[in-house]
Amino acid sequence: MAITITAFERSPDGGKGLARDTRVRWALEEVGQPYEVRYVSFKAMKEPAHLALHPFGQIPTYEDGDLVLFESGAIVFHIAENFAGLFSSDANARSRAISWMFAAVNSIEPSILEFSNARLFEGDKPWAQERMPLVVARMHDRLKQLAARLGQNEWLDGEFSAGDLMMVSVLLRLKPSGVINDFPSLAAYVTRGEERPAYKRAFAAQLAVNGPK
Ligand code: GTB
Repeated sequence: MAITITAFERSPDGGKGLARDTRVRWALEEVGQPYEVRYVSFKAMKEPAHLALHPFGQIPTYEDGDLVLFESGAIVFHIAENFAGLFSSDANARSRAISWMFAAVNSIEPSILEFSNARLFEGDKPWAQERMPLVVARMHDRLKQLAARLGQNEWLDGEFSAGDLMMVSVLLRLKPSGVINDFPSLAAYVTRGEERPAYKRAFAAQLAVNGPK
């Protein structure tokens, strides 16, 4: 049976590739594993059949035989563990890549999500203007630290790894607002990720479903 993932029936981003199925598609493309996609409506996500796969009623999920996974980071980790291409064969390098995967979802993504939510959903709140500088400052601090560590390197730790795949995926969320351009080295890092053939295939696959018809 083929690997099956779930994705939005139609992503609210209209094909920008920002929903989290894109990072899973990207990982599968990097390791050359074919996969199928089951498209799920917002309504179906909250129904028992999907909740049996994902306790929070979200996408993406990953099914392979008896195995069902949720959480994009865990799914990418599983793919990297089981198929060659995203983890080094050197044990220490692999562990460092895992650190970067956790850093992406645990140290970088939260401040970006907070910013996106403030920008897109909270602008009309009476406290929005007062809070925004705090939200931006928290995100900028983290991004500055990340840029300092990346320096002029191509990837975060030598060869491209699952750590870079997760980090670039998280940073892509900063493109629509233009914030990524405040950090030229991170913008260039994201572009390097987007230029990978595997990313291009993943992006095109989601665009075919979510883009303008
Ligand atoms: N921590 C989980 C993971 O990494 O897998 C988070 C999963 C998640 O947030 N899934 C979202 C979802 O299913 C889709 S990706 N939402 C529906 C719901 O909760 O009911 C988040 C997302 C959605 C839309 C855009 N966009 O349009 O730009 C970007 C990202």
